[in-house]
Amino acid sequence: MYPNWILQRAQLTPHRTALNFEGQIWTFEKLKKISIERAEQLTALGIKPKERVAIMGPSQPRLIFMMYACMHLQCEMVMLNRKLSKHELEYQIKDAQVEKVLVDDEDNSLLPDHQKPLLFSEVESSMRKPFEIEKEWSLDQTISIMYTSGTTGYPKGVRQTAGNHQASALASVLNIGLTEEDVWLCAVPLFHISGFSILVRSLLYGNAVKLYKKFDEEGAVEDIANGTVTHMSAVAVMLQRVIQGLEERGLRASPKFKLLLAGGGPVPENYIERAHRLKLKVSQTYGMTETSSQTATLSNEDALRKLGSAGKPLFFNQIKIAGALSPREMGEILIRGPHVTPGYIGHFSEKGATADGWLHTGDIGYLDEEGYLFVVDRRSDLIISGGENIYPAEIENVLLSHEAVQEAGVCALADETWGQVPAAFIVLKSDAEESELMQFCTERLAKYKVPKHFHFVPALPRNGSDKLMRRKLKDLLK
Ligand code: S0N
Ligand code: AMP
Ligand code: MG
Ligand code: MG
Ligand code: MG
Repeated sequence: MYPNWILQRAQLTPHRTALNFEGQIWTFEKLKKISIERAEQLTALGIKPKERVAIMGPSQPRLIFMMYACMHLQCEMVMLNRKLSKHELEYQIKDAQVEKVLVDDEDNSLLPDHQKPLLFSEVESSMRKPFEIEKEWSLDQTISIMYTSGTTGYPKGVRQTAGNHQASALASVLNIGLTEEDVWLCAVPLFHISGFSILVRSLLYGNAVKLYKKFDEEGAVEDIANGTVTHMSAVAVMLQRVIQGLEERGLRASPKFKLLLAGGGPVPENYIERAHRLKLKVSQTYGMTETSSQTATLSNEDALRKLGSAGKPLFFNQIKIAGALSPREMGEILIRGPHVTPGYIGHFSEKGATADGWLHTGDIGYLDEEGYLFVVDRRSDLIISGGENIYPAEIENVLLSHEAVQEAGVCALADETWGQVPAAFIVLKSDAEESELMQFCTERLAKYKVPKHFHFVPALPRNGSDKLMRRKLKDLLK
């Protein structure tokens, strides 16, 4: 058993800044008080300890208060991605069998129409009922659940336990280090582990978080140039905008700025080189939902010497390449460590994450002679657009449900802005316009999943056993 992170942090450094949002400051003591009040209000509204709830809202303090309230109750929080369509949210809410959906009033209209959620404003204005605060947490208690797309097109809810988060935050700080002045800029979504892990680190380390409701490149550029923040997590497209912003304004990163953690997908090597010219320290990292964020991270001093590498495994973690007998042999990346999820919930709950004690990531890579990881290829056909994952099957399933579609295949096309975007190849059985299919997808899928290109073709590439060969789809464009 470990002490409740929120209580212990407030006890250790009550007066330190925990959160900065639009110029307003909250100390750890204040966060504790407000989150306990919210937990009492949730209790008055019928939420019981250890129940499973879903949470959705934009990144702002009231979302953090609600999350911390749930943590006091040790409720399992299903973090809903607010970019998803109503259909997709419906699936996750059902699959997770949550007792309640807690939603920021601002996002209520994004939920499936029949949902009867608890609005944040209802909680905030509710009377309070005392409850037994969970003063000690067990390491195997699930804190958060995040859905990640599965190869079949059905998303899987990944359990992230207190032990997973704790191990991840510890491993990170053993690599990156810590001082009292550290301020982590958070402009990645809190519903992704890229964002939520910043909150966990803040509670464990006692450092401040500067939170943005939306990623705002000008704000980030100023923070980095002025040294008002010391750390930032970003996906490649955000890094690109920060670099461009610094370049255009003739600015350099402040010497106080220590590290931009770049992950969620491959980071083009030329971004790292440009960043170095701007004195912007960047470390590429390899992490995923199933590992509660980073597994390997490249130290900044190696950034150019090991250009393109995602670094070495962090302390406590191990990486091995399936079947590889010597360095540079490529194979599936396998991960072991205390940060690896115990498994999934809902439809996939029977399927543990690890069959043989190792997490089979589906990603392909190799380790060089010095043990540095290079990620070469993505898990089966996974498309990553601006740090958001898309499995072709999700889109194909939707397209196939359209009456005019005979066959559908989806693959990634390289894109200047987003890294990759999905493109659809379609065999029609009756007439349909591109605009109609696009509209059909828009109603059923998050916007970033709607194919940017539709190609009508006479047949799709298939192998001898009739299996769609997605990697050959691109050849149809030649
Ligand atoms: C890049 C972001 C910020 C772009 O969003 P932006 O600019 O705010 O867009 P909007 O104004 O909302 O919309 C404008 C138009 O752009 C479309 N759009 C938005 N996002 C995308 C997208 N990703 N792909 C394609 N199109 C997109 C909108 O639909 C809109 O279109 P129109 O104009 O037609 O209406 C935003 O996408 C973002 O926040 N991305 C990051 C998401 C993220 O954090 N992913 C990481 C997930 N993975 C993990 O968490 C594991 C790895 C990890 O933990 C990690 C990752 C990074 C760094 C550190 C770590 C770590 O290990 O700690
Ligand atoms: P998620 O489902 O959002 O947790 O996505 C994790 C996936 O992003 C990994 O399985 C990889 O496919 C990909 N990814 C993360 N970091 C990197 C990286 N540094 N290089 C290449 N791919 C990455
Ligand atoms: Mg939508
Ligand atoms: Mg994902
Ligand atoms: Mg924008």
